[in-house]
Amino acid sequence: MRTASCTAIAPERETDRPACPKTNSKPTDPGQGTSRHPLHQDHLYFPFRPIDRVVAAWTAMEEITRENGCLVAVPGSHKTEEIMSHGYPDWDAVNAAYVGIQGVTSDVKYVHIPMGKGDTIFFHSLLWHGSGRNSTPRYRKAISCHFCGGCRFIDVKKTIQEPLEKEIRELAKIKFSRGGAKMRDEDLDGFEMWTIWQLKSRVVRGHEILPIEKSATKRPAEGDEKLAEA
Ligand SMILES: O=C(O)CCC(=O)C(=O)O
Ligand SMILES: [Fe+2]
Repeated sequence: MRTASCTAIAPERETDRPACPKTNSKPTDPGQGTSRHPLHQDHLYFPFRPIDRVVAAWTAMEEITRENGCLVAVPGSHKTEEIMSHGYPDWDAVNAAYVGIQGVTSDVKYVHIPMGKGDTIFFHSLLWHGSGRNSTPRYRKAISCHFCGGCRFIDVKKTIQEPLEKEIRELAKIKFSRGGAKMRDEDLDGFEMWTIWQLKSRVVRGHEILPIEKSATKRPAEGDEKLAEA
């Protein structure tokens, strides 16, 4: 895993919650192309709504060029206004949970985004973007943070995000299993995309409306206004 992640969410109007900043240190490529990040939409990973209240801030901590794997993006792609279906790319080697938009053809019109040290770009969480191979012998350093003003958590079950939640649970089972003590599904009760993000994000304005004690017993659903106001 190459990022230590953090995001902020605002679960109600007076609460603005940014995801904690994450360092996007892209390692040098071992030769299999695994330093590439397939075209994806960040919102696939986000169990909160509304989508159009979420913005990414991505800052280069050094000069970032095509050589060390700058960002690429498809201009205007966020206007599809929906989360696309994602899956693992058809590459020789992939990174766990680094999925890409399915059905993207090779003639997709993306642009490279070289950046100078300290440059920051802001982008919509539905924008199709990714990054290229780092063919230098050094890490490529950037930092990013997502911010959501006035969002609330949702349970992603029965949405296009459900397969990713399942994948994350499978990865957690492997990660947390110790020796002969294998984790079972029931050991992961309460380990859901929204509870993970509740822990990973911080309220920066307003107040917390879904305290952690509650999250273990109550699941929010889209349209669950009562919970959002609780
Ligand atoms: O760091 C990269 O190369 C890609 C990062 C990315 O997709 C993101 O921060 O949303
Ligand atoms: Fe991304």
